[in-house]
Amino acid sequence: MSKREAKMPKADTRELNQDVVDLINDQIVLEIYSAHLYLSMSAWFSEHGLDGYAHWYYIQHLEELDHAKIFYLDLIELGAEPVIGAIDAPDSDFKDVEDILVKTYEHELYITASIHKIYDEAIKKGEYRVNDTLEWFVAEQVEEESNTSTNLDRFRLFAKESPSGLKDLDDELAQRVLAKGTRISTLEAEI
Ligand code: OFO
Repeated sequence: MSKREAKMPKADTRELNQDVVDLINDQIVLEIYSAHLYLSMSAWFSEHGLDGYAHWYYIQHLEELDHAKIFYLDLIELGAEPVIGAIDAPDSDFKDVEDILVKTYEHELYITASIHKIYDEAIKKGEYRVNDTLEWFVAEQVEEESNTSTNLDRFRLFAKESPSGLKDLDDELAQRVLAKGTRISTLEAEI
């Protein structure tokens, strides 16, 4: 070993804090549940002739599966074991469009609180190796809350009392594309 190598810091080989791992495993289940919830909502929209909303929710369900995979791959990369728990059946009995949009926004607020809880725990336990991932999720939740509250506001403003406004919004939401260059594609490329 050269002098220079001898001075280099050793790789952090400690096991990841188990309380943090448990919370991340719970979050993987929540992200898969979110995917199923949004797929169920997509089915409702398809059934009610709103193909643009159905498409938007279908893309959202794909994004949620990506979120689950980001946490899953992070645990693998850090030498911890992902354990996939039971996934509850999502709601499928929705009243109307507004009901779905409200439930979506509320669900994202719930997910944000859950991400913040993991972040708090990681800091409390001095577990900094998950910081990058958690910071990405904190920022992602700002976007998720903003998108879902905008969908609700725009529906109430332009579509709630107007079939033609609803048609316009539906056409607009049909244009959504799955974001490219997300964190998941980077992680997959590394494995
Ligand atoms: Fe995974 O962000 Fe929505 O739920």
